[in-house]
Amino acid sequence: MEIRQVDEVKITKYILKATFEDWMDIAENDVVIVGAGPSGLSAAYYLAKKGLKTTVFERRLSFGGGIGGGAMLFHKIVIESPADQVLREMNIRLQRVEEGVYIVDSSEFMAKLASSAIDAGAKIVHGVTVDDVIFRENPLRVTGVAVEWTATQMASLHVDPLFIHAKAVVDATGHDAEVISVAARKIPELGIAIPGEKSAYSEVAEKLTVDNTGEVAPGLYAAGMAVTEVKGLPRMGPIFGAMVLSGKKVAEDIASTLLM
Ligand code: 48F
Repeated sequence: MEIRQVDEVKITKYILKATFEDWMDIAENDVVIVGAGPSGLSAAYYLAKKGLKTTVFERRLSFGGGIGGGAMLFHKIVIESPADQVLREMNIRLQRVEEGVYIVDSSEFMAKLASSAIDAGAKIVHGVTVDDVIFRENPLRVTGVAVEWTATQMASLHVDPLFIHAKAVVDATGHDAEVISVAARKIPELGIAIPGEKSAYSEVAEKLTVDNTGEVAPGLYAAGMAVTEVKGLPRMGPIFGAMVLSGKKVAEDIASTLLM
């Protein structure tokens, strides 16, 4: 077998050129999603399918957020209808346990959510933490995010971030609602109050989370568990229907505004 020979400098130059071309491109977006968990990836899938330029920044070097840990590290999670339709669309296999309730393998769920979002046209960048937003006055609006390497943050280095523009920013960072929290603290004019998540009450939490998904301030949206934090709703544990439906709903809300 002939293996093509590539020298080290060429490897370096090919990587740098392609990376910088990408960063030049993703400096401006229709939508930036923060977090590649179930809600962020579902949102990315539906936004990209609608033709919106969508970039996901994920702090870690993996996909799926809380999916990977399953339930107390058991590798199965629960999905209920109508979220099963979303999973069927992505060819994720479901094991029916009762009418409208299914068990899903967490590794398959993570992998296919991510590949569906990428195949639909979303760009996902790993190892990048969003630590602030950009805003404008008159009219008051969130217009993008500040990004930093996760590794830089972990090393506690004093390094200024880069700024990325977006017509809409989605906080899909999970339980801490990190992006909305920083916006609430640093831009009080936005008038965001964060009551914090309540203890578990799964039966009502799923519907409440989806119903309350959407814009929390001009240009700034909440999806997934960030919604429970920002709206003071109960948590639900390892049942994930609301996460994908919340991602789908935030995509529909944003598309209805941006594609008017
Ligand atoms: O936590 P996560 O899975 O959020 P989600 O989409 O889903 C929640 C469920 O997994 C589970 C649950 C369901 O019942 O309770 O917890 O709401 O994914 C959030 C992702 O965001 C990344 C984090 O690493 C994770 O992959 N993340 C968090 N903060 C930042 C971030 C940040 N500031 N910048 C970039 N990525």
